[in-house]
Amino acid sequence: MAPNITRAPTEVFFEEETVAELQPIEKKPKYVSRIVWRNVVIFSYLHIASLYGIYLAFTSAKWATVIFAFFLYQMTGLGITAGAHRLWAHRSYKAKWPLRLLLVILNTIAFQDAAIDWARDHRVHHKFSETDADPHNSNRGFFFAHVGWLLLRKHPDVKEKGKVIDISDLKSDPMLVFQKKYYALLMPLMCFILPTVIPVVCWNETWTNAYFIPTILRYIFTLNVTWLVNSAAHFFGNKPYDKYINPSQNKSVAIMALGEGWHNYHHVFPWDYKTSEYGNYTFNITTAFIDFFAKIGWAYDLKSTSEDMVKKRVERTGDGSHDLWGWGDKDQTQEERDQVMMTYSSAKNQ
Ligand code: ST9
Ligand code: ZN
Ligand code: ZN
Repeated sequence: MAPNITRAPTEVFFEEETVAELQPIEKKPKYVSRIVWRNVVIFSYLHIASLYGIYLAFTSAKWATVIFAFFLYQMTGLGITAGAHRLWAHRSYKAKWPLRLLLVILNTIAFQDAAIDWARDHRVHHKFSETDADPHNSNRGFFFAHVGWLLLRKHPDVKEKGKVIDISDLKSDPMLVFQKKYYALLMPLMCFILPTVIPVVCWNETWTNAYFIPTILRYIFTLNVTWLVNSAAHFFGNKPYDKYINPSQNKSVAIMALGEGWHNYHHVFPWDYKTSEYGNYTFNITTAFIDFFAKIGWAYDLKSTSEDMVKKRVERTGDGSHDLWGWGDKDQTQEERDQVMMTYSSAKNQ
C-alpha cells in the first residue's frame, strides 16, 4: 500500500514544478574592489601639503602656531576618543549635555565624518571584526586597514551585515542629528576655516603657515594616528587577553592616540570606558579626561570590567604576556598571593 503522503518534504521534484524553480540559489557576484579616485586625489594632496607643513613648522612658523597645532591635535583627538569612540560608538559611559556639546564641537573640528556614521562603522568593525563585513578588515593588509578602505567602495557585506546593527540611540540624539544634517557647513568652517583664521588674527601668523600647519598638518597627523589603531594596533603587539584575534596591545599607538592603543583589551571588553585594564593616565589621557568630567558630574555611569572577569579571560585565552613581572608585582591580587602553592616553604622556620 502506498504511503499516505500528499506532499513530500522539500527537494522532491514534482511534475508541475518548473526547472527554473529548482535552480540553486543564485551565487553572489564576485566582489571586485572599486577605487574612488576623488578620495585618492584629495588624500594625496593633503599628505603632500602636510609634508610642506612640517617644513614650514621648522623654518618659518611662530611658536604659538606650532603649539596651537599640537593643542588642536589633542583636543580634536578627544572629540574622537572620548566622543565618537567611547561615548557614541560603545556607550561605555554617559554624558550630560554640556559635555556632549563640547565633544560634538571637537569631533566636528576633527573631520572624521559625522559621529553617527563613524560610530555605525565602528560598531560594525567590532561586531564583524576581520571579516569582509569589517569596514577596515585588517586581513586585507596593513595599507587597506590604515587608509586603503577610505579609497575604495565598501565591500557589499559591510552594508549588508551593517544593517543588523542598531543605531537608533545615535539617531535619536538631537546633537548628533544636528551635526550630521549641517555637516557640509559646520565641518569646513570648524576644521579648515577657523584654524586658519585664528593664528592670523590672534598672533599675526602668515596665511601660509596658518593654513599648512594647524589646519592641514594637524588634520592629517590626527587622521594617521587614528588610522594606526586600525592598522598597527591590529598587527603589532602582545595579546594578553585573547591570542586568537588580531587586535594587539601597542604602547606607541596608545601614546599617540590618547590611550587607544590597548586594542587587544578593547576588542575583548569594548564596553570598558578606559579601553584598557588599568586606569594609567600616562598612556591614557582620554581616561583622565572622562574621569575629570565624572568628578564634576558631567560624565556618569562609567563602565569597567571586574578584575575577576579580566583574570579569567587572561587565563583562558591570553598569550601569556599579561604584564605581571612575577611574585610581588603591585598588580598581583591578594587572592593570587593567598592561594599560592608553596613547596619547601620556609614559613615554619620564620
Ligand atoms: C576617517 C574615519 O578617516 C576614520 C575612522 C577610523 C576609525 C578608527 C577606530 C579605532 C578606534 C578608535 C581610536 C580613535 C583614535 C583617535 C586618536 C586621535 C588622536 N553599516 O560610506 P558609504 C550603507 S574619515 C550599514 O558612502 P561607499 C548605507 O546605506 C576621513 N550600512 O559607502 C550608506 O548610506 P547612508 C574624512 C552602511 O559608497 C551607504 O551604504 N572622510 C555602512 O562604499 C553608502 O555608504 C572621508 O574622507 C555600515 N557600516 O563609499 C570620507 N556603511 O550613509 C571617506 C555604509 O546614507 N569615505 N552603509 O546610510 C568615503 O568617501 C566613503 O565612505 C567610501 C565608501 C568611499 C570609503
Ligand atoms: Zn572600539
Ligand atoms: Zn579594532
